[in-house]
Amino acid sequence: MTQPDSSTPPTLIATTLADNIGTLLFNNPGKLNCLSHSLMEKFIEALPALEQQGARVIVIRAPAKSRVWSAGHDINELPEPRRDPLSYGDALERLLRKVQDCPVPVIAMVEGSVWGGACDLCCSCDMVIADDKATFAMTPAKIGIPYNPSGLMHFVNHIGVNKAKEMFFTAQPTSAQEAHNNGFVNAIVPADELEAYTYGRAAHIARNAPLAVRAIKAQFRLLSRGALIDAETAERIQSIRRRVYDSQDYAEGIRAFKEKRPPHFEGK
Ligand code: YXS
Repeated sequence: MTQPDSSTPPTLIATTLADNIGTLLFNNPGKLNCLSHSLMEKFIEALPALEQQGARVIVIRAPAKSRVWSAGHDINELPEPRRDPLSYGDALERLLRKVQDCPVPVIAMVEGSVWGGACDLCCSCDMVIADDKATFAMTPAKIGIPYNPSGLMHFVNHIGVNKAKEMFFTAQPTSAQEAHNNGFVNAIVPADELEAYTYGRAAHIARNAPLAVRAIKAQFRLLSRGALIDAETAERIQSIRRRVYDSQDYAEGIRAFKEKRPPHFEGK
């Protein structure tokens, strides 16, 4: 990961792309990588740009050895009282949907403590891989914020209603081990192995058939809404799947398996 040079003001979000793996780095450690409007707008631009540049999987991370992965929404930028702090059009909600709707899998690589909206960001990712000292705290109740229905459902869907209630009601940090036990985190690894493990998982994803991976993510997204699937959504899912099983990659994947050789997927 190349760090921006000190002469120019640091970009709040730095991105790199190598071997079809995108990396999106929070680059504001002085402000504990808190989700300020300017950082969130840069994030909202950078994520789709990485996917359009050819990323088949994207890792979201903070600088190595961060004590705080992200301190959550910039509290100084929360709207004045009596206005909904987390309405559909607010930057945090647009950022979370950008991650959920990203056509390729997004992995949160977490070291340090994670707070508030940054926990919801982890929930919106497709996988969370953390070091054994990471913690996760949902603090709206501590700040007097009612949170919002879609955000609450992210946690209910991930860790179940009782553990979600405990996180929100206590507003206390959840340990990495507890987060792994309740399904919030896919894996915990020692800090010095975190990067190798995360990028190893990312490489497995990047080597698989991109159209199939995209179609599977799109189905997870549509099905994760939990509501009954109406006819049009069912047809939309079928059309997403048909594009894959009509593709050359689908034929290549099966042919390679029969010929006992690694598949070479071209995304078409
Ligand atoms: O006093 P200075 O100017 O140095 O600034 C301090 C903190 O005010 C600032 N800071 C923040 N500024 C804006 N928004 C934040 N979220 C935020 N967090 C911290 O950073 C400077 C260093 O903070 P300090 O002295 O407290 O550092 P520390 O090492 O003692 O403690 C680090 C934290 C992260 C444990 C502590 O700063 C903290 O608890 N921060 C608030 C975490 C939090 O509750 N985040 C949720 C934000 S609200 C949100 O995400 C959603 C809207 S919701 O609440 O609904 O989930």
